[in-house]
Amino acid sequence: MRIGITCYPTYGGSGVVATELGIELAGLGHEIHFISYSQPFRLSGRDEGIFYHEVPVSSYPLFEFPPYDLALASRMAEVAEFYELDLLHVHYAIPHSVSALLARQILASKGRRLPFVTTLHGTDITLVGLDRCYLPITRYAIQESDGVTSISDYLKQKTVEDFGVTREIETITNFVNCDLYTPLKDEEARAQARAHLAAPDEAILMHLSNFRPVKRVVDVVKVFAKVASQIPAQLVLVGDGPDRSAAEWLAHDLGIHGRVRFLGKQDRVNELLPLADLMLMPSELESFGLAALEAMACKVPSIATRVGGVPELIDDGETGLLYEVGDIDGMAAGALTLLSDRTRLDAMREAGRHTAQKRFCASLVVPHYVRYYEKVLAGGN
Ligand code: GMT
Repeated sequence: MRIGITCYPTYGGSGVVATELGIELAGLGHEIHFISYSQPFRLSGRDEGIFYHEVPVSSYPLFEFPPYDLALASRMAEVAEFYELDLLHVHYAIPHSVSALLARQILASKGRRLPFVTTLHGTDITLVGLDRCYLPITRYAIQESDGVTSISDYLKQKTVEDFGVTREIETITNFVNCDLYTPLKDEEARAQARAHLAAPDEAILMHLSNFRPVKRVVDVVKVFAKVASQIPAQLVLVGDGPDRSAAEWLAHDLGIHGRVRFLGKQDRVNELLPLADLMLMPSELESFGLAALEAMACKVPSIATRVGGVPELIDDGETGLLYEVGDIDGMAAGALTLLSDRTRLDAMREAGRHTAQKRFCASLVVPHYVRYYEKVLAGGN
């Protein structure tokens, strides 16, 4: 198949999923065309079977807000025509599904069919999409998509309840490349790599996100402060975003900044995750929690919140520990319990890897997308 993929190309879970999906599909022999305003950050630019088409957005003094969604629709239609795409797959409904709808109409006016699949990721439904300025058009574009997938049952349910969407939605969960996201087998190599982040007797707690308010990065620091008051430990934060500075200030105010490292945006998180003992994900809401899955695949259990689709991923007590949002004491106590009980921690590490392999490996989930495309192309949706 020739598939056009549109996503937010910068750091963020939906862009990561879209890019990893494109890479996996290209690996299966499909021809993938990314259409976006910049090259998705996990692409090297030289990936076999993958092409990138930039969307130029020209400015004009009259435009206070340059219309990216229109430029995107034009580019989608051009790329679909020139490269004879079979379908478009857009990630994050706003505005990508609306642009795809327009591109489909442009192609239809030329007698060509261009179906599109919309994948719902999270705040496109739970936050931004519910904003009255976007709700009618988002609902319309979802309803009119040729196929709609959701990354968790929770998000599917929310879309039906909050948007009144009546069309069928298929849950296709997020996935991880279990060969790339894997524990470091060589203990010596792991110890050497950990030495860059912590002393040998220190536990490493990690956080990975885009530091938006929904991630509650300040809670990460608060939980860590409690843990670090009891045992030797380092906190490693990967990513960047609006709440980074608040977290940095808090680490200073609590006098723990010497034990907190902000690494900023990192491309190869698969090399960092296996170095951690625990992942902290105290989010206000997660429709899935991709960071926790990537950690699980590397045998790193998460201390997380019982929100959204997280319980579909983490089995509380088995592959991680779940708490109410803002339960700093609970999360810190949970982390300390695991870090002081090696047998339990090891059992959880093994169970997490097992779950990632049995349910969320790219080799299992990506064929589900392929079958779904085939169904859409056959007009069966
Ligand atoms: O909805 C968002 O916040 C955007 C999106 C992103 O680009 O970071 O995150 C969502 O999609 C991820 C990938 O499918 C999920 O793992 C995240 O749980 C989800 N975020 C939220 O629901 C807050």
